[in-house]
Amino acid sequence: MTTLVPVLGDQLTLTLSSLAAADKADTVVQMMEVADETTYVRHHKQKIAFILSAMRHHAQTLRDAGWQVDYVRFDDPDNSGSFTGEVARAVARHAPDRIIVTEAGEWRVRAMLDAWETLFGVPVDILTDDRFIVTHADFEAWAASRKILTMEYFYRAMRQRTGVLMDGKDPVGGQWNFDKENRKPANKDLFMPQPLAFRPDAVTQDVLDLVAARFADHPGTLDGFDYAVTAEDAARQADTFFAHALEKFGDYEDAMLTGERHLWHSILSPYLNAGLLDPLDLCRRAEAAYRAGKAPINSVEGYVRQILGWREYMRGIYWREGPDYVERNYFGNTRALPDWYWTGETDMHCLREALGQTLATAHAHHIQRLMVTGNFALLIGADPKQVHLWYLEVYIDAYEWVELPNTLGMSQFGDGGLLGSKPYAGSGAYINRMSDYCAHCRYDVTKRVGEDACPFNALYWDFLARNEDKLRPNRRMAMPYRTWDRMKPETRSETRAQAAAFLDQLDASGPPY
Ligand code: FAD
Ligand code: DLZ
Ligand code: SF4
Repeated sequence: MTTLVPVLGDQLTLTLSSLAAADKADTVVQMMEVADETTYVRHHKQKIAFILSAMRHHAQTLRDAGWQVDYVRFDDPDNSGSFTGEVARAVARHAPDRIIVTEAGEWRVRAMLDAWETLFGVPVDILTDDRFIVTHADFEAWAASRKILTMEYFYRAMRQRTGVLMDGKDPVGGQWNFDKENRKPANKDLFMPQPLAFRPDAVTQDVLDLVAARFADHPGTLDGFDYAVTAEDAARQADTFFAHALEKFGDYEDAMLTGERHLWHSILSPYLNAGLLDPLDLCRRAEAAYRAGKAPINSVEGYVRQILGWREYMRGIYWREGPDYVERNYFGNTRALPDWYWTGETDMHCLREALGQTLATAHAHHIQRLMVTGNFALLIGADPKQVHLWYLEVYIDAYEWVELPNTLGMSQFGDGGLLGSKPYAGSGAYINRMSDYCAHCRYDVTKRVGEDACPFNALYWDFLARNEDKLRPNRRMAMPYRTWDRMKPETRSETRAQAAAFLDQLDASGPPY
């Protein structure tokens, strides 16, 4: 009896359900670096380096734990370049009696796994991924009981279900949500916490050389690659976050500062999504910090909400909405993203900061993704599918199950409001309130028209005017439309002319690549 357990690049967890169901004595664990996965979008170079290095380290961890691992490297001359091709070769090598695999993270790969039993003539057990707190069936049951799929109610159900931040039946601190206490702008602070920097070891250096040679045309740089690539180092970064940053996480969750890439964020998403850290464990650690008096409730609740709430909710939406979700385009937007999304070369300082940091590190924090790059794409009417592909490409933590609902749903309103009651559209005033960006910008955030007017301003009003039929009926949009209605007709038309001139100029710079 031989069992084959394929372990995919985002399944780097020792307690993975497929491993838990197998017996070390008669199992071959299969890991494979394949071209299809490295190129289904042009992933940022650091994203490929992180995943391949983490995979190689994890293979060693599995061997140390007593597993037999069959590892196919990217440059193996016989490498077929796909999961299915490599499993076929492994079936020929090991003649397994069965295959056990933990379910895939996205529709594209699920279709592959579903085909294996017929293709290989071997029974294939596809097991639930219990690293997530909610199964597909659980989410379905929750959704079936609601008229509107509001995240807040899902989150409360998750708190009740896990007991995290609960005092019996009541939420700790007497309320479910402390968001009103968050959203503060930040000032430069010499003592701002910094994430740990991990010097590449020999394994990572090999991978960096491979990526430099084979993926030179992918976005971003490898310079300064310092991500953790093992569960141990990821845990050290988590320790650092809990010790130094959690305390102010809530206060400054939505703040942005020039030259400050991390602020009080955890920078743990790459590790969580690849399986090097456990989400519920992080929530319990945050709760323990609160109960020990080391972090205030607004920070701890805010942090737990992101993981227990948003992260699980986004996954639930992704699987519930099906493989066609990616095609939704509520506003019918078609504009190409400007080519400088791939270079960062723009004179809009907020975008230059967010894009520059993204290309340098494959990471940007939430409000940069939502209210700078995402907001701009929404205001110019960019094709939401292309915007989705850009996010999937450039972020180290991007896998379709979490990236797509965040981008197409939350940020681009492509689903017409399934997971957000109004679009996250904002003028320069929002960016100015939450950052110091505008003080460093060649544009004047207070101006709507003129050569030095902040482009976000005219674009914001133009977005409202352009999409009036779809957005005016939305009660949450009543206030901005009232303001728009109060403007003089000539003010409205000069604003729209300013936006049109900007968009013409943008289009003239040509499509990306
Ligand atoms: P922190 O700010 O420290 O937050 C703590 C944790 O909460 C994160 O590590 C993450 O696991 C979770 N989290 C926070 N917000 C979200 C959210 N909206 N959805 C899911 N989990 C969340 N996150 C990804 O993990 N992968 C993506 O591909 C991704 N794409 C995004 C695209 C857009 C347009 C937007 C607006 C957000 C996206 N996010 C994505 C959510 C969020 O930006 C990142 O999770 C966060 O910036 C990761 O950095 P961090 O670990 O320092 O997070
Ligand atoms: C993202 C990624 C990349 C770049 N390369 C690989 C790889 O070579 N081998 C692998 O097993 N996984 C890789 N991944 C992650 C997969 O794309 C991810 O595991 C699937 O999306 C699972 O749904
Ligand atoms: Fe961005 Fe406008 Fe502020 Fe410049 S002025 S940083 S373009 S919001």
